[in-house]
Amino acid sequence: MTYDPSNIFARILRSEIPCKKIAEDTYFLAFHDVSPRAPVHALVIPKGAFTDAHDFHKNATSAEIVGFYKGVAQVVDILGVHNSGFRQICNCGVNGGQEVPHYHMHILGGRKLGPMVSVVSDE
Ligand code: DGP
Repeated sequence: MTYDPSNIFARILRSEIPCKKIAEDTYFLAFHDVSPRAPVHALVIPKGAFTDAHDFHKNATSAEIVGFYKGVAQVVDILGVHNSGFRQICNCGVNGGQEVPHYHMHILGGRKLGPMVSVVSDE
């Protein structure tokens, strides 16, 4: 998939659209999800142009990867969900249910989150 620079998170990175910022540095920006699915629902995105988790893991530099994941840990600390527990989710592609084509990590917590995935029968 080719990176689309008009996607909503690219526009947030360029400050064309506002967000409720949690933290930011050279490698990442973290902000609250506009449609929270739990009492705590944050998104962490890399500053670079990566379409999804696979693109990021294959093509980002080591510094970008370390910077991003250290940022995820920083955000978990800021949100205060480490002791109570939380879930990190990266939806990837069509079957993964990804809506925004800029790599992002969801951090959810603040309540028990239930099963990892819903069970859907094909029959
Ligand atoms: P995903 O399905 O994994 O691509 O999740 C995309 C998430 O992005 C979804 O939970 C809603 C959130 N989102 C979409 N547009 C905006 C926006 O303009 N601002 C913020 N803060 N979140 C958004």
